[in-house]
Amino acid sequence: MEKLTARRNRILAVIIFFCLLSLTSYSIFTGNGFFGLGRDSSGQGDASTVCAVIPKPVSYLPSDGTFQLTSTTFIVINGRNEAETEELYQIAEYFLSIIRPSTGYSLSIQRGTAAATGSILLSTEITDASIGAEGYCLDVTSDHVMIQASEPQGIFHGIQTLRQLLPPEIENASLITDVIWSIPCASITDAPVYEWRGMMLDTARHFIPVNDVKHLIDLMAEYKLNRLHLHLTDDQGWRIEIKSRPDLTAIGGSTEIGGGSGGFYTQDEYTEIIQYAAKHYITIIPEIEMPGHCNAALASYAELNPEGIPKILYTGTEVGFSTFMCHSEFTYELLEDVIRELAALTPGDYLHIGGDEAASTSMEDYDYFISRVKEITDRYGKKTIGWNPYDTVSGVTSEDLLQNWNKETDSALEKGMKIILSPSEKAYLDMKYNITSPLGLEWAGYTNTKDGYEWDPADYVPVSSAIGVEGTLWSETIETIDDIEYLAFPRLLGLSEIGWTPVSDRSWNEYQDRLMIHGNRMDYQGINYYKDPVVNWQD
Ligand code: TNX
Repeated sequence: MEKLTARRNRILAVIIFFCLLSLTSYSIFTGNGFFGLGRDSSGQGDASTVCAVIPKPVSYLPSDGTFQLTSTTFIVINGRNEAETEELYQIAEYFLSIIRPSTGYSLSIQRGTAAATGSILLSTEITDASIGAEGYCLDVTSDHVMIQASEPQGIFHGIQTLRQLLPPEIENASLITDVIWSIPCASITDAPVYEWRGMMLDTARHFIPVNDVKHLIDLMAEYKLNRLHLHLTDDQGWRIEIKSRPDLTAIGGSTEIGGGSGGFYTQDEYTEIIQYAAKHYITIIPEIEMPGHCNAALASYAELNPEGIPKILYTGTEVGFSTFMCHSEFTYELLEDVIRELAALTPGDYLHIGGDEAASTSMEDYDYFISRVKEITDRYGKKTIGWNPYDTVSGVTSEDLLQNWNKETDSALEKGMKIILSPSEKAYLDMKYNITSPLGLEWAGYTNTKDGYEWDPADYVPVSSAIGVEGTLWSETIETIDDIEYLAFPRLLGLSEIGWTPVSDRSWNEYQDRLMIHGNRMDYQGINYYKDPVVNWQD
C-alpha cells in the first residue's frame, strides 16, 4: 500500500513538474511572468492579449507589474541635438495621435534627460552600437517607460512595440472609458535582421488614390516595414505625372483594368506621399516598368511605335505583349525625361526599372536597352533595381539590386549583387489564400497565412546576399482599400516578421498564437483582414 502511494506521489510530482514547465514557457513567449495568465490588473481579460507583439522582438524579458498610462502621463524627449529633439517631438506627436481617440488623453511633451515618475522617455542618447540605426531598447517599469535608440527611427519602431503592448482597445477610433491602459513591465532589446522590409503596391492595373496609399503607410509602419515600392506604370496605366511628357498621364493614365477611369499622381501628390512615408520612416521606391509592360506609354506617344501609330489603351490582364523600341532614340529621349523628373522628386537611392516578362523584346535588345537606361539613371545619381532577368544584363553591376521572384539568382550572385526576396509562391500577396478566395490570382499557387510565414531568405540565397524581403501586391483583382487589406492582411504581418526576427527564433505554432491574439487588435483597427482558417482566431 505504502509502495503504491509512493508511486502515485512520484507520478503526481512528474505531472506537476511538466504542468509548471509548460506554464513557464507559455509565460515567456507571452511575456506575462509566471502567473500572468489570469485577468490583468485592468480587469480587461487575459493579460496575454497585450503581449502579442508582431514582429516578434529579438529579446523580451518580462517582469512583474504594469505601467499605467493615465491622463497625467507625460512624454519626455531627449535628442542629441536640437534637430533630433524636434524629430523626437514629431514622433511623440505621432504616438499621441494614435492613443488620443481611444483614451481621450492630451498628454504633454516636455524636454528633459531622464525618465521621471509617470513619464515615457524617448531618448537617442544611447551608444549601444549593436542595435544599429533601426534598433531600440524599451524598458517598462511600474514607475516609467523608457525608449532609447541611436536614431529617431529606432525610437519610432520602439513606439510601435509600446503601442502593441497596450490593450488592443487602444486602436479604437473613438473614446473607450472602461479600460485601464496598462502596459506589462518588461525589458526589450530589439533590432531587425534585414535592412529591406518592404511591400510593393501595383497602382497601374488599378489606380490607388493618395489617401489609400497613406492608409497603407500607416499600417506598414505598425509592423516596422520600411520600404514602399510603388509600381507606377504598366500596360494598363501610367500613374505618375511627367511634366515634360504630359500625355503619359493625360492619355496613359486615363483608364485601368476593366475600363474604369484610372487616375494618376500629380508630382505634388507624389511628393506628399514621399513626405508622409518619410514621417513613418518608410522610403518610397518608384518603379517605371520597361522594356515590356509599357502599353500605356505606347498609347500616349505615337513616336514610341514602329509605324508611328499609337497603341490602343489596354484594359485586360495579359502580360508580355508590349515593348519599347530598343533602337529608337526617341525612346531614350522620353525615358530620360521620365528618369530626370522622377529622380529629382525621389530622395531614395534607388529607381526600380522593372525588366520582367519582356516577352516581346529579344534578349539581345533587352541587354542593350537596360544598359542604355542604366547610363541615364547613373547620370541622375540613382542606382537601379530590376526583376529577373535584369541581373543577366552586362551593364548591371554589384551596385544594383535584383528583386527575385523566380528563384533564378545565378547571375546576381556571380556579380555580388544584393537581392530582395519576393518569391512568388510565398511573398506574392496577390495570390489567393485558398480555393475559396474571392480576390487574387493563382498562377503561383495558393498561399495561405502559414505558407506566407514559413520561409526565410536563406531558403533561396546565401544570407550575405539577401538585403531583405518584399511582399508584392499586384492589383489585377483589387480596386479598393478593403481589397488591399483583405489580401495583404494578415500575410504582410508574417512577412514583416521574416524581415525582422531571426529565423532561429521563429516558428509557425508560436507565431500563430500571437497572430490569433493580434486579430483582436486588427478588429479594433477596422482592418478588413482575411480570417484564414489556418489560424485559430479568438471567438
Ligand atoms: C507577375 S513576376 C508579374 C506581374 C503580374 C503578377 C500577377 C513579375 C515581376 N510580374 O506583371 O501583375 O505576376 O501575379
